Amino acid sequence: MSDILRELLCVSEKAANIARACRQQEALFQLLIEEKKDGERNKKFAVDFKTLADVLVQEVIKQNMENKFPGLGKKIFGEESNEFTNDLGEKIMLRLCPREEETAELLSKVLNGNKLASEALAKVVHQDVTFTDPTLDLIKINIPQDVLGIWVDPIDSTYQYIKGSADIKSNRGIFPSGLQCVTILIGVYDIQTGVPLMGVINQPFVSQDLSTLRWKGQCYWGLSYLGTNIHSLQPPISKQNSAMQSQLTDDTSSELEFSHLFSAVISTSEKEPVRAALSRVCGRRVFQAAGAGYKSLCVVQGLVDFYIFSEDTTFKWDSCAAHAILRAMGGGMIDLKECLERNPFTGLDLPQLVYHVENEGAAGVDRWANKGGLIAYRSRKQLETFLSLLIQHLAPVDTCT
Ligand code: 2IP
Ligand code: CA
Repeated sequence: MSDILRELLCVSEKAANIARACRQQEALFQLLIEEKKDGERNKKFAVDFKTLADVLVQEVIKQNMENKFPGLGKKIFGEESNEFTNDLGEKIMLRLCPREEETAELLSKVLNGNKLASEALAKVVHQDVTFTDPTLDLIKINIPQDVLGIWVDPIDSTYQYIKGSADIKSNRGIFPSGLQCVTILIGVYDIQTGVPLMGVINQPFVSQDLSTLRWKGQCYWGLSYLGTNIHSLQPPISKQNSAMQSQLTDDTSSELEFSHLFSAVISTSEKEPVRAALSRVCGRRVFQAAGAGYKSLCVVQGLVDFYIFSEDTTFKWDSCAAHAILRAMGGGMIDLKECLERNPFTGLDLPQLVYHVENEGAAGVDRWANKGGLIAYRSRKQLETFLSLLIQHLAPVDTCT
């Protein structure tokens, strides 16, 4: 197995430990709680703690990878910058130091002298982690490091991370909100072609032990490189969905008959015309959930067939990890707008999202937006039927304004 993937899994686990520590350790949790006060910025500390947690996770991923694979650190991209200015006007570059005490010292400058919090954070940052998965050892593959770029989303669904309800009930396994919607996303792509090659989705909060209140997480990965496709969910998906799949291949006589077998997850901010079309295609099997990473994970897990989003507010770091895993499963992630504009049945290749080029004429984070929206899917056959139904039901509206 790719040594890089193995290391990414380890650092994602360390990142998940940091995310859990910030929720579970009193000294740190208090800082997150401060964020809840509406309309009032946290004046006590130089940075909002949410940003610090985000940046810290990103730096841990970057520096751990750089230590193991020199040169790779500078090819890891994300939304956050690691430069802070504290209340004294000092500019501080947040980085991991060789020793725990040094990291604590640096963190305490950003946290305006909060020793307890700085020490707690430094401790978890310097803790060793291991990650094992027998499937990882099945294949030996070496991907040359110089063709790789990496997108990182240190904490996706930050709003849920802070608001963080622990007791949200799932609907058919899908959490509409809550800590389960938080994910750490690491996607590796080919810098020449933009194709996603390896992906890691770490879900730090999956289940909570009610006596210790400790959370357990789960990690998903996939690799798709030169004809090798391997992922952590083998053998795939739920029985329910394989049953649906076989109906799909056996009976093509009446599309509408089985169309309600399709299911989709959407954003709470999805537009009405898309919602209306989807409810015609999927009936009541349209679910809302927070977090772009979490919604893609629902497709990976087989909880739904599609994640569909018509707006331009997801970014390369939101989609790359899941896209790589879905590719390893035989699926993908495509540009919704392009799909609707060009009929998918003309034999053209599907407009897969790519990760190496900026959007022309865009500025700031929008350079890396998935500007035509997206559809994430596991099966191309299902996708084609779904799209033809969706197009029939979508009134001729511009879905992406
Ligand atoms: C967000 C987060 C949001 C998502 C948005 C992402 O990332 O995943 O939940 O919106 O697209 O950019 P929605 O939940 O409506 O899909 P972050 O939390 O990292 O800003
Ligand atoms: Ca995100």
